[in-house]
Amino acid sequence: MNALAWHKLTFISDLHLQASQEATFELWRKSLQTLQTDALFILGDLFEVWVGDDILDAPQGDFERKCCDILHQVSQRIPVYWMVGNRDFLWGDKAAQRSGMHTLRDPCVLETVEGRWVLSHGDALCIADTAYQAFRQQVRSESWQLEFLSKPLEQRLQTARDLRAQSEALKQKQTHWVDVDNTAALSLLQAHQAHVLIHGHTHHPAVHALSETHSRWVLSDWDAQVHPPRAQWLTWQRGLGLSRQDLVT
Ligand code: LP5
Ligand code: MN
Repeated sequence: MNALAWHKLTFISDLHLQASQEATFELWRKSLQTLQTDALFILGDLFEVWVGDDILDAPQGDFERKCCDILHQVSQRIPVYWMVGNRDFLWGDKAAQRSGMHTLRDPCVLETVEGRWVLSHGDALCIADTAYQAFRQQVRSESWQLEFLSKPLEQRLQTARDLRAQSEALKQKQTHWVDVDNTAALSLLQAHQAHVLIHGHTHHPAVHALSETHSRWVLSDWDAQVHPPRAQWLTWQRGLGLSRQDLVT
């Protein structure tokens, strides 16, 4: 992906948009309307869950339709690139078309005037979480997805709710959380002759030095319902480099 002509790039991830979290949705909607950038990159978990593109034709899909219409409007003004996360990996061509966003592979290389960068959601790099990696391998296979998507929508929504509850319960029980593996992150950068990794997923915004010349930038999640609200852009500007901007409600 070529970003050599651009002067300003904006990165976000982990908005976890859902109908029950109106404050986050509204903040996202309003900030997109006024966003000035050459390209917007959304690095996964834009939605809390995505159970299949057929939600867009279903009576239960008001919220998803609203989100896609907003994305479509923004895409008319700014190129929007996105990749799926561990919550919305069932996003398909139909939703892509309706939203106007360009879908990126994970990982994806971005050629900037400052060199090559790698963009990723980040979940695949949490390699010590072996239970999750096994689950991930299963649900990312085409055969599993075909079978799952053939189930009735209501059943898929229920499975997603069950898995969310299970995932939250597991996180409560854990005494430590599994971070992105720095060795794996460095290898990924080296394999792509890149020196900056930008990712989300962990909800622990920070910059980590992986070597003297390699670093990884972790995006923040968004939650406008907590105090102070969490909502942040990571911005790159030509000549100024990468910086974070907190949005206030
Ligand atoms: O998301 P988060 O931050 O809570 O935790 C993630 C990992 N969890 C997940 C699961 C999602 O939260 C819930 C699923 C989203 C719905 C997608 C659409 C519907 C598809 C349905 C798919 C069956 O990604 C969590 C990580 C954590 O990040 C930190 O990195 O630890 O991993 C887990 O909780 C997974 C468990 O460790 C393993 C679960 C095994 C469950 C096996 C059931 C197989 C069910 C098949 C159902 C038909
Ligand atoms: Mn995630």
